[in-house]
Amino acid sequence: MTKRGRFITLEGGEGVGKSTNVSFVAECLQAEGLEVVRTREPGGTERGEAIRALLLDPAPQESLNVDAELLLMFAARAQHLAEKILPALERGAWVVCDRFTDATFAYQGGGRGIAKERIAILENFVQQGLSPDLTLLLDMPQEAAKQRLESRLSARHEQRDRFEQEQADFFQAVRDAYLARAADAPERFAVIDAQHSLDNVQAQLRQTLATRVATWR
Ligand code: Z5A
Repeated sequence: MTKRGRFITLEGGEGVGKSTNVSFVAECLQAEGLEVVRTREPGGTERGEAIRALLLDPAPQESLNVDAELLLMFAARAQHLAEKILPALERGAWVVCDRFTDATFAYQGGGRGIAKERIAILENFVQQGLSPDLTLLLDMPQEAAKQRLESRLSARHEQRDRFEQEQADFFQAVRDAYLARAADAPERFAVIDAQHSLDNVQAQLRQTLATRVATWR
């Protein structure tokens, strides 16, 4: 029987370096001879990416209801699990995902103020017990992360998405919610100090992977 693969997520506020390091983590695992599926949320499937576009679009003048936002996150996740994540884990591949349900607790919970008990109902309904084996939380002060993001937006002439238009207190609440979740589940989370150079951050990631992966094989 094929051994189930492992599910690794990268989390953190805007601009902390998730997209940059998702590839790095995938490459570290591939170098160990593992089959790796790299993906992201919201998105990861054709329908999920369509829901992502709806969620991030800054253009509509009408505000998106917070419960509708929450349900769209889980609708995209249900599709992602069924179409991509679960089949990959079942055939023994490892999945590296840029954001997952901890982001919902941080953004819709911490940021928007939805009670975590309500989010947990959807988590149980959609995930039926599945949770990441390891969550790499890239953490740094919100102001410094914002500066990184500003540099990237201006270098690439990108527009701010709907979340990136939020104010500092929103992102502070997101960071606090992430850190609270990490404190509640230290066996699943590794908190990476993301304010250092890319070399330093990747050395921390490599060390964390070496320690955790060794215990699983
Ligand atoms: N969201 C939600 O509300 N609920 C949910 O359940 C889920 C998501 C799943 C889209 O996600 C939005 O969806 C997100 C939360 C919400 N909104 N926000 N904010 P996303 O992952 O696409 O959005 P993001 O956080 O805005 O991603 P990002 O802008 O791509 O940031 P990042 O991936 O963390 O950072 P990066 O692009 O890798 O790095 C930013 C810049 O810094 C870039 O120029 C890098 O080259 C540079 N960088 C990276 N690391 C370093 C170091 N160590 N030193 C110096 N410079 C660095």
